[in-house]
Amino acid sequence: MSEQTNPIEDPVVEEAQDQSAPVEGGLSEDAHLHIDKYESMWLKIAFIIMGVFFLSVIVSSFAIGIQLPGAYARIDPTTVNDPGSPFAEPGLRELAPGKYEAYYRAQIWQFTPREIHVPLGAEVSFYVTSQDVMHGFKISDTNVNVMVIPGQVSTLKHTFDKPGEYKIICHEYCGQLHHTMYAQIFVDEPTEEVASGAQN
Ligand SMILES: [Cu+2]
Repeated sequence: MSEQTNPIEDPVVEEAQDQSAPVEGGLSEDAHLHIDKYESMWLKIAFIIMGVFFLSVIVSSFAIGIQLPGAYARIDPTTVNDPGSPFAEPGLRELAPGKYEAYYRAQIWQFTPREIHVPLGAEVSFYVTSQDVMHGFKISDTNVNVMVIPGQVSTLKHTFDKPGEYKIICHEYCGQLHHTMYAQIFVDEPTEEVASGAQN
């Protein structure tokens, strides 16, 4: 068997060797590793850009403290209104001068409380949960934007540096009257009476 196949295979192998021989012989090891000048330049630029992106994530999360809105705690949606639940009587509470916490209950199709007033410069920690379906919690003209998921307490912190009216809107479609679901935050400038009272 082997004697019959050898005469056929041999010329093919020889031809292949003949073709590859000059190519292999003509190129040195350095030629195989050669990277074009422009290819190498773009590779370096790509690595620098990746390095900048990586650094920006590290700096923003650890040095500046920018974090994604998180799940603060879990809560049984059926007990949201039970006595003892912080969402049974939601609203604004002052923790320290200039520092507040605001508990919001979302349900179809309203936020409770509908309206809060905070002084200019107030740092407010928001705690939001839903007692029925999924809602959204976005405060206009701020970075506050979080999903409100039944069973979960979502939290975010914001400092109100500009006076005026801010709208809280639901940005997650939650039913027929979704577009009517909103609340308001009024950031009040110190009045003259308070300002003069503070001086006296
Ligand atoms: Cu909605």
